[in-house]
Amino acid sequence: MAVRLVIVANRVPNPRERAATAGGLAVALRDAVARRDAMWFGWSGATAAATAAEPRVAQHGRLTLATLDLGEQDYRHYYRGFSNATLWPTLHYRLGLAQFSREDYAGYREVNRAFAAALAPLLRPDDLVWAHDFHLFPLGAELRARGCGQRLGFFLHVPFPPYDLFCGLPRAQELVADLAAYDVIGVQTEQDAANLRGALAAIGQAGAAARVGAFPIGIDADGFTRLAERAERAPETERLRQSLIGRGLVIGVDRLDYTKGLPHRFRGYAQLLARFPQHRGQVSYLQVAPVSRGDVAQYRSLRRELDEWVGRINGQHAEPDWTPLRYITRAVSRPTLAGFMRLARIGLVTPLRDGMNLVAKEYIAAQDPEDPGALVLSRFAGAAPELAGALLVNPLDPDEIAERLDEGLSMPREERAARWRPMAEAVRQGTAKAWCRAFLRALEGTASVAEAAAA
Ligand code: ADQ
Repeated sequence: MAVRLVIVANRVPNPRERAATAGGLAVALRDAVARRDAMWFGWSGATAAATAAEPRVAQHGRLTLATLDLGEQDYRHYYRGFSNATLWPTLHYRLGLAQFSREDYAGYREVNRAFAAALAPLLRPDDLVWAHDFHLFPLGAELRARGCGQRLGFFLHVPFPPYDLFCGLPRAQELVADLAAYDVIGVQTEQDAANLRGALAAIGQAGAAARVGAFPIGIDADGFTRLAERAERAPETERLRQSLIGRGLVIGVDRLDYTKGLPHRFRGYAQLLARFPQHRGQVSYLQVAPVSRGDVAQYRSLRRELDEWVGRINGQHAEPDWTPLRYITRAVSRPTLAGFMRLARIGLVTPLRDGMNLVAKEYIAAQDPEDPGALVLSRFAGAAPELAGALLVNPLDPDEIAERLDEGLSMPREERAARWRPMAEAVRQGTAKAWCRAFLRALEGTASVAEAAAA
């Protein structure tokens, strides 16, 4: 029988969430968790006066959920502070946006200590432990300090920048050194892997550098295709189709985050309307961007900036019977999004930096093979090396966005299909399941990190 898998992540999924509507990590790890005994450990999502010393444990079939409430102070320093306002911008190459405070950093280390202290007694000797993302750089080292000898893996979902840039962050070396406690250190792309190896080598951890591998994450491609096919005739999709009265649809789907390049994207669309008048009145751009991290100042100012852009673009270009830019900041269900993506002639995905970007892969999976749309994609998304048929852009250049949009909107069906087919194949091959299995082969030690990553 397979040994137990212990997943540690900032958030633990809600077991009541239906498979068809769940997103993110829960979907990516579904296969790994379904095939063996597993435990998922992390923050409950609730806050209390102080961080709990002991987790709440609940059993759901073969899956154990162990969750901790975070103290108010810890939530502020660890989550809102160091994770979201310091590490997030730094890892996305935006050092200028990073706010550093020693209190936040201490809170971050404290919560990693508290996680390790609560988790260590629950571990069995042969468990495989897999920690996820930038919230948990020090977790492995904290577990080792408590005598845990289990195989420990870490996967970073976001980019890792060149060491010189990362070093702009106070205490950067300590954070890199923490990673050396893990047996397998996974990142999304070869570029991230090269950057992280450089960082580890620079602090004298050449051994750990050899345990870094690129494991590009994927989606449940067939599942998403089925969702999109079913949604094609759903009332929501039908209403959107009718409202377009034959106009081409451009779709963007992102969390409202400054890494996603939304202001530049809006400028790019404005440039399309200004420079390519043949598309005026012929195209509608729908941007779905639910508010996230609304308690961090930069996210509030981004929201105001986008509100202004929407007003400016529609004010300048709209006709009584045509709204060029439709903008929704509420969450939209996955089935509905899948139907919208299938309807769209262009998927517009222009993050300034992104670990992978699953929306780009979902857009490809959602297309009708007989009449697929075109993908306009940032060259700085981790998905770009895998999606060679996309129209690549530098997301900082609104003119280039406009030019690629024009190209996509004018592209004949045969060329769209020829570009789409190899991308669909790549998305079907590189699924979430394949990603999980590759990482676990390395974590189990049945393959070296280099062999498992290359497979
Ligand atoms: P995210 O930054 O959240 O993830 P992304 O990979 O694009 O970015 O999206 C995650 C999921 O959220 C997708 O399945 C998407 O459909 C869904 N989603 C996005 N906007 C939505 C909306 N408006 N309504 C409903 N659902 C929406 C982080 C990293 C990425 C990395 C992933 C996985 O930042 O680079 O690809 O983890 O490793």
